[in-house]
Amino acid sequence: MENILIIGAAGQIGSELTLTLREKYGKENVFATDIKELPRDIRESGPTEMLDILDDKRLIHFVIRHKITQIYHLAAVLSGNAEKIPLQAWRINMDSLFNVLETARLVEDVKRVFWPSSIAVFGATTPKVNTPQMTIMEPNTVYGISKQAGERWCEYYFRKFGVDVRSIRYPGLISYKTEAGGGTTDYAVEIFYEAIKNERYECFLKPDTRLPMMFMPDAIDATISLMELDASKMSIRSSYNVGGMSFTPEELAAEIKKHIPSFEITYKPDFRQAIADSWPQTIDDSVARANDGWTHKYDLAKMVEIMIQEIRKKFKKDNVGY
Ligand code: NAD
Ligand code: AKB
Repeated sequence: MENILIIGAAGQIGSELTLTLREKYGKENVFATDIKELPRDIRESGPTEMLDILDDKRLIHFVIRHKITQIYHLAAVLSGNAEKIPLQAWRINMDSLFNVLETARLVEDVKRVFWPSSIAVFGATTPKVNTPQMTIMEPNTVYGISKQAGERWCEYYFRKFGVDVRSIRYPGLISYKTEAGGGTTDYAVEIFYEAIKNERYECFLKPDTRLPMMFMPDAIDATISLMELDASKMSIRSSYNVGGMSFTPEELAAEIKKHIPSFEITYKPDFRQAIADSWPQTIDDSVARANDGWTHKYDLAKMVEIMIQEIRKKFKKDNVGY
């Protein structure tokens, strides 16, 4: 039997991953924690607790008390927000990872850890098209540096102490349940809310900024497939490249226009443009695909159709008539 701890369960990924894991492993066995209030469906469907991941003593007590066997560590400061509070972001991203890795090293019950990396590990000197699993990595954002250092530490804890920590370099994730948490790819979520509410959106990236993206169901599927993989099949102990689709704001807007013909997009690039310019445009994820047979299911057209449909439903439920 697995007892699973999710740290950062109120966030964009956690708020969906928690529900999928509860369906799979049983509602009572998946503990959702965060420092902010958890969404109602998570509070009502299983155990929840306020837990600050920077409190290492509380973390270890929690893990021992609940006989935790798997930890999903999702708390972080994302790329855009991290540039505003560089040292604080570095401390949060790194100290939280050390607290989890140390807990997994010290508590025998903990068998597996998931910690997400990002396409932010790559930098301006990385080949941008079909970015390989192993290549030049010179990130120049606080977030990217913390993710690259995190990857090195994950691999170190595996080789030195046998901590079975697994990781994916997520591209920008698109979802309708919870708003995105302060990253550079957030435009690809915000755009839907503005398109449906106001039929216009001012984008903080230039029209031709191509970035790798993925629809949340594919990300959750990739994550759980990786966590269920037999340890002997793991060929990468830093973090796996995974990709789904890749598009520019202009291409996304054109696809939205097929559903909302009056939609207009304008562009006002801000500091996040430089971050986006340093990231890959497309990702070579052949290593991950060969490893566990995982494959993505959603392309741009399908993702846009579902996003519009689901956000409209959400507005209707909240009695906001768009
Ligand atoms: P998010 O910002 O939406 O959620 C993070 C959650 O962590 C928030 O609910 C926040 O309250 C919580 N948190 C922050 N500090 C905490 C603390 N001290 N203790 C406990 N919880 C705390 O982020 P997300 O988009 O869900 O991302 C989750 C992970 O995936 C992060 O590591 C992020 O870097 C990574 N990632 C996300 C994306 C994406 O597009 N969403 C892409 C690549 C990588
Ligand atoms: C961000 O934009 O910071 C995240 C990421 C790609 O890591 N969405």
